[in-house]
Amino acid sequence: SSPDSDGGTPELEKAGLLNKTKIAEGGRKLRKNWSPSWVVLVGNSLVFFKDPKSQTPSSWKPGNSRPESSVDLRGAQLHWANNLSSKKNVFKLRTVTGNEFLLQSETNSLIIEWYKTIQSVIDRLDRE
Ligand code: I3P
Repeated sequence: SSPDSDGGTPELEKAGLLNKTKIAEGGRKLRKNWSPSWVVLVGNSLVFFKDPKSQTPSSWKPGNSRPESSVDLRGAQLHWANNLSSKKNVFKLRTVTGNEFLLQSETNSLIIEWYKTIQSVIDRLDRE
C-alpha cells in the first residue's frame, strides 16, 4: 500500500527548479512571463514556490512556505510543446479549468523525468 493509502500526509513525489510561465487562465490566453520556479509534486497537485535562491534552504517544504500557486492534476493534460516556445525542452500542462502552463529546463534528462512523473500521477488519477 502507498504511504497515503490511509489518507494521511500525501507523498512527496518530486521537487526541483524549472522555468515556468502561465499561458492561459480559464481558457483565456495570457502574455508569457517566464521565471524560475521551485516545483513540488505532492499528492494530486503540482505546487509552485518562489525561486528558493531568495529563500532559506528549507523554506519551500510543505507547511514552511506559502505556495505561489498550485495545480490540481486530476483530469489534466500533458503535451510536449517545443512548438510553443523558442526554448528547448518545453512541455505544456493544461488543467480541467483551462489554466495552461509551460514548464522548461535546459537539461533534457531532467525535463523528461518531470514529464514522466507528472504523467504517471495523471494516469493514476484517471484510474480512480
Ligand atoms: C516574449 C518573451 C518570451 C517569448 C515570447 C515573447 O516577449 O521574449 O520569452 O517566449 O515569444 O513574445 P515579451 O517579453 O516582450 O513579452 P519564449 O521564450 O517561450 O519563446 P512568443 O510570443 O513567440 O511566445
